Amino acid sequence: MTSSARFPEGFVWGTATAAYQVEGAASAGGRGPSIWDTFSHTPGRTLNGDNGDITCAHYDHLEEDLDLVAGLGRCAYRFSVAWPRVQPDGKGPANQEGLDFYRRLVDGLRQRGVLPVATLYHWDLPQALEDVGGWTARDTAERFGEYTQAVVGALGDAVAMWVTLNEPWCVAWLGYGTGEHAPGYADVSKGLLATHHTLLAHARAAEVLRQATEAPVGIALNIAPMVPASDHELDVAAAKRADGFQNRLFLGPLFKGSYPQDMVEHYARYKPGWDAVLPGDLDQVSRPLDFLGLNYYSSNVIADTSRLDAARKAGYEVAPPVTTGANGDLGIARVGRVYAPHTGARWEVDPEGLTRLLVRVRDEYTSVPLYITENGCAENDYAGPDGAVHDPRRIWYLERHLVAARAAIEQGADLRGYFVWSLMDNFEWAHGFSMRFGLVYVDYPTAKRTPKDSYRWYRDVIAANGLP
Ligand code: IFM
Repeated sequence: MTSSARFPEGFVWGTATAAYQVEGAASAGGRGPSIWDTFSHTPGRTLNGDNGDITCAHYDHLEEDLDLVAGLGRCAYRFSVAWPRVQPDGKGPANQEGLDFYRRLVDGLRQRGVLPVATLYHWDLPQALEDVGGWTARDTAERFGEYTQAVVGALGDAVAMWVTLNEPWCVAWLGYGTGEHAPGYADVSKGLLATHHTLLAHARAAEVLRQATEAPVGIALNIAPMVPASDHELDVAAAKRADGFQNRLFLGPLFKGSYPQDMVEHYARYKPGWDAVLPGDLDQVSRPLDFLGLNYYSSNVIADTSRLDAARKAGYEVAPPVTTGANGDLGIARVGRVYAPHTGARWEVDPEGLTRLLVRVRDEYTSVPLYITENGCAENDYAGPDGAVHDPRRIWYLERHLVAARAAIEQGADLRGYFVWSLMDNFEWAHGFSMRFGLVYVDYPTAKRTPKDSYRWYRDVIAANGLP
């Protein structure tokens, strides 16, 4: 490795998890039901009917898991707080038992010399709020502000960085626009409302945090490069729509104080829709942030749905197009570059996409410090006869993305940190337990944790402040 794989002094190295994906203990400690409890217990919604009732049993293995985090060295740990543990009904007085769990978590991290990075919302909306409209209701943003108050009141002295929401695009569009995630609607109008209300919730939370703590406040977006499948004008236009839909729809309001004009026009026919945007809202949404978190896994190759035969002939892997919900409305299809490297879960590997993404965000949107708040891959890991888990493909994936991240720094991106998704294998939403992203292997029936080869590799990366 060359010296260019070393990172700047003070670079933050971390791992990440999310409450519903790892905690289990779904009805312990006064926790109320979330939309993911309802969704995953609805037949047909998740692979094999898998759910987060138990998952990694992190709630009951807290000390062991904190030791695993600390075993990586001087690092940060990004966890999420479950709103339904803190407010079982999504409003009203905080549930002390819920707050106590997270207090033990942040204290345990601090005692071990690990920086706690808290995400306030990683998709587990209290079901009681969904029952009155969920993210399609403006009031949910107000409730989120109150919830934030309770969390920062309990943890504010210990948390080093705050992420308001994780991937609001997934919340709004997978949850309400395509139906792949909880609560499971495939309704464009609902997706639009949820887009605006998640951004408003971010603004409310940021305001509350600013008054209560000096710790940096940001948001984590899943921005992905959209590459046209050909230079045909229809594919180029489709990639632009995909970029508007997943990227600019969130970057625009956050950093320019406006929704992108092409998306404003595209969605104008949906009611209710943009009328949810009230005077003054975007001024609040675009208040300066201290950092931007980017979750990067892959880039997307996009074709216009009228050109799928051409894409097939050009050698792309083409799945039947989705004609319903938000994807159908946009007339876009994601096609696969057959000969590109893929992860075990068939996600295309495109590290250079990460370099382009970081540079683009810096050039077009913001000069605030950037963090890669998630990056990782799902592989078909298993424990061998000796009990060890060898995952060379993950090491290869992570190494290539670190080289790409370093290249972005050389091109002027102010990248300050990198978090591997994930500390341990966990519940991968609609894919259930079929995808293993962890540096630590989890045997779900016994909850036994086994650090994979990549765990030791990452420990060495952290010690060397770059590729060893
Ligand atoms: O597991 C998810 C995480 O919850 C959000 N970002 C993407 C990860 C992998 O799909």
